[in-house]
Amino acid sequence: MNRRSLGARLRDLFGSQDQDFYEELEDILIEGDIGPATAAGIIDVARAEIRGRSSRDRDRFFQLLKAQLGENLRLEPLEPVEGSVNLILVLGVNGVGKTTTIAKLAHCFATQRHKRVILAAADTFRAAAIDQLVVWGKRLAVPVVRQDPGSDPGAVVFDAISSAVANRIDLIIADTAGRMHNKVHLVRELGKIDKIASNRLPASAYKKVLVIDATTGQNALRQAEVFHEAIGVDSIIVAKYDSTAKGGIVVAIARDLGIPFSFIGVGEKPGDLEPFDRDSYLNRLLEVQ
Ligand SMILES: Nc1nc2c(ncn2[C@@H]2O[C@H](COP(=O)(O)OP(=O)(O)O)[C@@H](O)[C@H]2O)c(=O)[nH]1
Ligand SMILES: [Mg+2]
Repeated sequence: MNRRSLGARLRDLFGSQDQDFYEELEDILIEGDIGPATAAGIIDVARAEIRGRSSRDRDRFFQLLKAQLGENLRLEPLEPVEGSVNLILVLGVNGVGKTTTIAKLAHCFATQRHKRVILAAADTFRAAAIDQLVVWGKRLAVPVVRQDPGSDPGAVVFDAISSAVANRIDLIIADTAGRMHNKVHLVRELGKIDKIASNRLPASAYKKVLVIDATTGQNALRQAEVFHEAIGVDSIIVAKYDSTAKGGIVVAIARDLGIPFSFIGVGEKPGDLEPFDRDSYLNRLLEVQ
């Protein structure tokens, strides 16, 4: 496994007089996790561009590369609608950064944007998950709706919505268990929450948001496929983009699933969340690291 960044490897390739330029290019792109279709498209563009030129124009190639990589990338902010309780249901497998991302979202909407926010501890499977959310709630001065470990996650979300309606809350951010490994489990576990939320909230005020870990490459694409098929994902947040030279998987997910991206996590602190910006994402993906 080559741990150097996509950008660094591509720059080296341009600096060399490699006879196997296109094979090398293909390897680098595939190992960059951007997906075979996008890689093939880039190679076609590179061939057309480079043919007939006496020297390879690296800057021009990087411009074309950026355009190709960003072609299918849809960006959509997570914007709570006015005049309704909103729910962001946060999905994702264990360890991707879900709970930290919830803290970041709470900081963004409650602290920075002065919305009335509560958290819902609907990962009831692990007592530690509830405790972790309660700690964040205290730190951020955001109330947490919780029940005992092992209780029904649907009931936690039901309670949170009732409490939000009664207290004129703008936004509920709900944690969910990340232990499901296949679609049957996902539908069973999340289907009930989904039904409760859909019944009680207008579609525009209810978003299912998947957190993926930028460091995991192809696994993130598989997770997105499974969650999307199971309950439909409205938006993706990429966590841990600070700690990886990878992140090309975003391009593959955008192309294969067409799900929009909303935020990008760049650290462990509540302030380390940025709106997903096409240029800064692509520049970071292609920069030398
Ligand atoms: N560097 C970095 N670490 C992160 C980021 N988001 C989460 N983490 C870390 O990843 C680990 C797992 O996070 P957690 O939120 O508990 O994941 P969960 O199991 O999905 O709820 C923790 O050590 C977090 O501090 C991020 O954007 N950057
Ligand atoms: Mg968690």
